[in-house]
Amino acid sequence: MEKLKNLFKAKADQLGAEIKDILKEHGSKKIGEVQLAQAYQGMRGITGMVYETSLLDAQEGIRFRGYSIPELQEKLPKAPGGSEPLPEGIFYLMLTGELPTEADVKELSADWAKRSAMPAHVTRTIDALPVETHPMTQFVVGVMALQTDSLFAKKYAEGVNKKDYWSYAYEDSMNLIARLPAVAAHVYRRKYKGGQTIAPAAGLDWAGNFAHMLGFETDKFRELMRLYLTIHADHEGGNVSAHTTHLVGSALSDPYLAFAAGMNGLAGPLHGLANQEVIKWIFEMQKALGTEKPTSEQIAEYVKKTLAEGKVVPGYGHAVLRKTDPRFSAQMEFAKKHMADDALCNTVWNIFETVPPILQSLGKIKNPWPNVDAHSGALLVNAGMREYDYYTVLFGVSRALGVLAGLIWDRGLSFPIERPKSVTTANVKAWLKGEDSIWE
Ligand code: HAX
Repeated sequence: MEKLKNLFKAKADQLGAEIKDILKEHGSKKIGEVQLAQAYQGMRGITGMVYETSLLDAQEGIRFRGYSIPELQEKLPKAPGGSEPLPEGIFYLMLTGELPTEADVKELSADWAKRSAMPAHVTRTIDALPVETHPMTQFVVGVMALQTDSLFAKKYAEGVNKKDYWSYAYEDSMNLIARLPAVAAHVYRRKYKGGQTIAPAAGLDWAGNFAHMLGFETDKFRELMRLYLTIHADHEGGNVSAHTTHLVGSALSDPYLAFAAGMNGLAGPLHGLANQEVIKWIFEMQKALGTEKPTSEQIAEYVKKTLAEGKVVPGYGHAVLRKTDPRFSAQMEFAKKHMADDALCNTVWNIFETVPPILQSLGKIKNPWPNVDAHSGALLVNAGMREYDYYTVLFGVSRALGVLAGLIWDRGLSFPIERPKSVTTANVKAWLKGEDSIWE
């Protein structure tokens, strides 16, 4: 798809020239102050990187190139007869800053389909793992096995001009995105369906084909995948999976290596793995209470028990957001449209009513509201996928769209290797006594 590649290059050249001018005139301006607590507490609120594809506002939620999720649901092209946005569209938007036409999205679907054939050793590598291995580990091993095809690594070894890095990062990223559904579907079919894999179908969009290879043929599941893979795609640059991909890529590790690193971060329970933790927690609550439909009072008691045991309530809280995640709201809307009477979805909504005041009453939690992971599992269970330890792989397939678009931009703008400064507590103590000026 040369048109998209050329469009990206034109945009990157233009922005690159603008950044050069900005830095020439304003490069020494301060954009914030770092407090001691921020250095110790996860660098929260420190503006320390540039990431073009999306921006998170604490009150409003995520915007992709300026568009909110409801706006994207309205403006991005849909599959014939469908009403959810196609993930191809959000990738196009994140990469170029322009809304795609129906034809642009169709062309991108066809391009990814053309690039989607996997080398045979990829599935053999996954199959060498014990079948009970966590799906995220199998997925990352599959991504690492795909790395043998990296054009970026090959060209770097041949000694290519650094002005051309972006082009190989683009090709690798496009190939990787094209092949991820087959890798992910292989993991699913291997782990839960006795290894009976399903070949891709011609003519389907990226998400529709993924649903097909997973083994789900209903319109509901396909539409769910389109929404799911769109809304999980990006959440600005500082979250663990995006930041890790960016950081590792800054060493000129190729897109396969950088994305695999990001996925290892997504596999943490405070980040992407929270989606499996939510549904596991609800199933355990239902079992402990002996009912599929716990009352608000029962939920409140169970939440208090969870907190008393020193655990987090999964799906609630956020490092940046300070209100209900619009990705939660989009999923709730989908559930109200397609599965309004579903017992599990109703329990999720009951939890939504019950949990925030309890978390708020603790006084220490900065955001008591649900995040994206609080709802996704209930939708998947209703649509037929109950194997919740697989859910983070779905998140990973989607997140590829954002972090790889981000990585293409990193190379397009020739960002350097990332290397923030760290200090020791001994430095800090000496600095507080006025004996060390390391921070000044
Ligand atoms: N349940 C119980 N306690 C919680 C909590 C929750 N849902 N959310 C925050 N807290 C606690 C923190 O553990 C922390 O406790 P300590 O001071 O005792 O260490 C305190 O409240 C202050 O935390 P915070 O400043 O409000 O939140 P952080 O920025 O440190 O953490 C997290 C943000 C998302 C990691 C946190 O809210 C959490 O653990 N939530 C549950 C797990 C979850 O849903 N993760 C997914 C987040 C979205 C995402 O990345 N998806 O991929």
